[in-house]
Amino acid sequence: MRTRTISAAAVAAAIASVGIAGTATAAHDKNPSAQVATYAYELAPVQADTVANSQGSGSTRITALPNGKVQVKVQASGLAPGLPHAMHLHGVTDSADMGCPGPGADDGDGIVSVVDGLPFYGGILASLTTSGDTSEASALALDRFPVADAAGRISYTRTFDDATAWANADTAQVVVHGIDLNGDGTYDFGAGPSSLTSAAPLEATIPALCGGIAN
Ligand SMILES: [Cu+2]
Repeated sequence: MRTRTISAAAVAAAIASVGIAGTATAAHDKNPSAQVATYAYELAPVQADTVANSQGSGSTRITALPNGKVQVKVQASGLAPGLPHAMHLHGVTDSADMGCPGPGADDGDGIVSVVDGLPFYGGILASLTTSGDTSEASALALDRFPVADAAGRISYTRTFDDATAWANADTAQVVVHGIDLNGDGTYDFGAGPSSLTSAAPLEATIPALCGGIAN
C-alpha cells in the first residue's frame, strides 16, 4: 500500500509538471505556419463522359497567406490544347460551403453550362488571370487566362491581393472552363453561344473541371 501511494503521488506530480510545461510552451508558440490556411482539392470533370473532349483532370491548392494575399495553384491536363482556359474561384460570400455540379446538372440538354453550374459552385469570387485584374470584371478576359500547352496541360500559380478571395479561401471552388467540343482547335459557335453572353461561344465558357470543399 505504501509503495502504491507514493507511486500515485509521483504520477500526480508528473502530470502537474507536464501541464505547466505545456501551458508555458503554448503561450510562447509563434509558429507562423499556424497562420497559413491552405486547401487542396482534386479537379474532376464537370461534364458527362459522353461529352466529347471533356474529361480532363488535375489538382488545385488555395492558400490564404498571413499578409492577406491569396495564392492559387492549378495543375490540369486533358484540356483543349493551345486554347485559353478561363478559371475562377467560385462561391458565395456568406461562407456557405458550395460544391461542384455533376453531369446531372445539365438541365436536360446533355451539357452543363456555366449558368447550370451556378447553383452548385456559386458566383465568381475571383478571376484566376495570369496578370492584371482578378475581379469578376475579368471573368471572360480570355487574353489573360492560361493557355493549355500542346499536350493540353496547364500549370498555374499566382499570388494576388483579393480580399473577397482571401476571406472565402476555405469554401471556394476552383472551376476551369473551355472545352473544344468538336475538336477543331478553336472555340467556335458550332455548339451555340455561351449561357453568359451571346458574344462568346459556349465552347469558351463551358465548365470543364471543378474542385472544392463539397466534392
Ligand atoms: Cu468560372
